[in-house]
Amino acid sequence: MTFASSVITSHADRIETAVAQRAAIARLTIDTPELSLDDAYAIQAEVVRRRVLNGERIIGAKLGLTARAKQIQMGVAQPVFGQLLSGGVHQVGEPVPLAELIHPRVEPEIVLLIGERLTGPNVTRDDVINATESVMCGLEIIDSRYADFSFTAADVIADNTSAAKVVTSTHTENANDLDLALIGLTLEVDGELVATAAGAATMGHPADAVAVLANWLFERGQSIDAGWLIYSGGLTAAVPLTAGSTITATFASLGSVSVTAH
Ligand code: OOG
Ligand code: MG
Repeated sequence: MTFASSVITSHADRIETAVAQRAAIARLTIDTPELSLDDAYAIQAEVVRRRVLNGERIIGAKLGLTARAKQIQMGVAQPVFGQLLSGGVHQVGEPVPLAELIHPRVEPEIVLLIGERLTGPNVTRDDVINATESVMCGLEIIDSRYADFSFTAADVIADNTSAAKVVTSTHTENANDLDLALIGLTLEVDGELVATAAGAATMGHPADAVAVLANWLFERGQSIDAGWLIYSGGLTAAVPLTAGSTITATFASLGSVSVTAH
């Protein structure tokens, strides 16, 4: 059973207000414990629909909570997906204004630029590789709209999976030239190593994660469109983004990407 549309609307209102006021709210499942994952995706769709009405464009999609390190950090073992919006694109080298965010964190991801539409069902790793125009490295800046960055799977889905900003490297590689599962990476904060991982951390292979996404979208009557940027899932636990510090992820073959904040 799905919720009445008035409940979807009022929950979307709460999330919209938290974003606009840069103020954390109580997670939705505190007063609506029965919120299902389908209800949560309906709230997410409403939040995204409003942003598109306000002039933003959907530029891609993201997987979340796919890596064990992320699942352990957040206490949620349910992979999820969200939408990337044009307002969240952040240029490499520009400091992130912390005043625009609540309590941002940063996580390294392998990013695929999709060149040909991917429609389920039964999308495979090879389909994803063949449809991929280029591969890059990126940092996702997540910013849960919930107090203490604490949520259930339904809460985080409704909150468009904490999506805030993305910083994508300008260096591109061809997906056919790389084994994406074996791309190693380091994550440093102010030059100090804080985590290491490999592409396989997201569902065994970043292209498998994107295939799962395409098949989930198909079940909802959607597809991955040509030109979409896909953030294939954070590969390490996320680290807080604080004023004055520099977070750098360095990937084998893909180069590095950094972010600072003020
Ligand atoms: C949810 C979003 C997780 C990822 O890549 O795992 C995510 C969160 O941790 O706030 O984007
Ligand atoms: Mg992420």
